[in-house]
Amino acid sequence: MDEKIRSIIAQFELPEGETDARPYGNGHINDTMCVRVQTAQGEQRFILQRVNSYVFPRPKEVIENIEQVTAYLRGIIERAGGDPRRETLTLIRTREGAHHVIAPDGELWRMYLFIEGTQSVDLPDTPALFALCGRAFGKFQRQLGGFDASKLHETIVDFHNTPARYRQLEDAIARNEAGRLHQVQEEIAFCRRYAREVHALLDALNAGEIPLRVTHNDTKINNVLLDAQTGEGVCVIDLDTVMPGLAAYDFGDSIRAGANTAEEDERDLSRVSLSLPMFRAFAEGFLAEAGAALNAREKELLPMGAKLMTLECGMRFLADHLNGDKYFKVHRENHNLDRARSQFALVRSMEAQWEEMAAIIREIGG
Ligand code: ADP
Ligand code: GN1
Ligand code: MG
Repeated sequence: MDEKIRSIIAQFELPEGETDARPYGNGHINDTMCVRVQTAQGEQRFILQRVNSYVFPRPKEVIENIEQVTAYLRGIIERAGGDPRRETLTLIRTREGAHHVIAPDGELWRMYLFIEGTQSVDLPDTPALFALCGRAFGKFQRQLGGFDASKLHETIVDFHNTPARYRQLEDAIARNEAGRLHQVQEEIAFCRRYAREVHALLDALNAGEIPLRVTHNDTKINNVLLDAQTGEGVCVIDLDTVMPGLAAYDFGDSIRAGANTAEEDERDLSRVSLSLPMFRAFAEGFLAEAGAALNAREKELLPMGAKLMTLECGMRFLADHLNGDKYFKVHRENHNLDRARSQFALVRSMEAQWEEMAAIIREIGG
């Protein structure tokens, strides 16, 4: 283990014992490590993360949000007779009583209890498993229904403001920082067809048709830990972007990530499509938990959430490709371009099945 990591770990209040740390997980943003401590009672594991300071320019605000949200959830879970150390994230304190360490290079690190006996999947393999993901994210939204949103920092400004994301793409095109513009003319033309539609959700908010809620905003499927035996949702993780948002954001981002018949970075676009059985399964799970709180217009806009979250994510990947891959971790050449193309293929597939998506929501939502 390198000296820098060792000295960061030493600042957290961990049990005594031989300790090692290895890279862990498939997140696109933070550097995640699994820390193992051999104690007299056996092995204990922890998650150590460097919060990405390019993505989160005020990382202390991220920690403050997580302290507040997890404290609130702990109360809800305890009152329901659950186990808060398993059902929400638990930040580990440093020897000085803080919930983070600032390394000599200025980077912020935090540590969580490792939630054992769980798995996270990048693509659920059955509708039944995806329905359990829907329940988990729907429950998360319901649990935070009484949380005062004004207490939260906006950790990434305009995170799901799709018109703002569209403008950021136009900026990236104008700057052409990485000199890749010539590669992506078709993709740009595709995005520009949506110059008006990107406003659909915010127009409904501004018209007072749908409310602002406290939402997770990053409901990718690997951000819920599922029970390794039963597949039931145990804990929603990756709380860095919990902020005021729309129900359609959380619903839509999960559909984007989990109802795709291919991986997020699939190069063979003929394999990319929206699976209606998966869409239905997630909607059933999500609405069973969160549906009672949603108004009719919010439900009606869920398919639009799926489409705009997919388009938006594609625009973000495309902008990052043009900017020179500064935001999302990349593992191969043109990785962000591949991701953008597959997101746009998914948007097309949703449009081809638009009536069916709407009918499913009407059927489930009543
Ligand atoms: P990123 O923002 O980079 O996606 P995450 O917080 O989602 O980072 O963590 C990356 C991965 O690490 C998750 O997908 C999950 O597999 C694993 N992970 C994170 N926190 C925990 C935890 N407390 N217990 C077990 N696994 C975890
Ligand atoms: C990032 O952090 P992770 O890997 O769960 C990103 C999401 C994107 C997703 C695309 C803070 O999620 O917004 O939808 O990648 N998170 C942030 O895979 O930007
Ligand atoms: Mg994650």
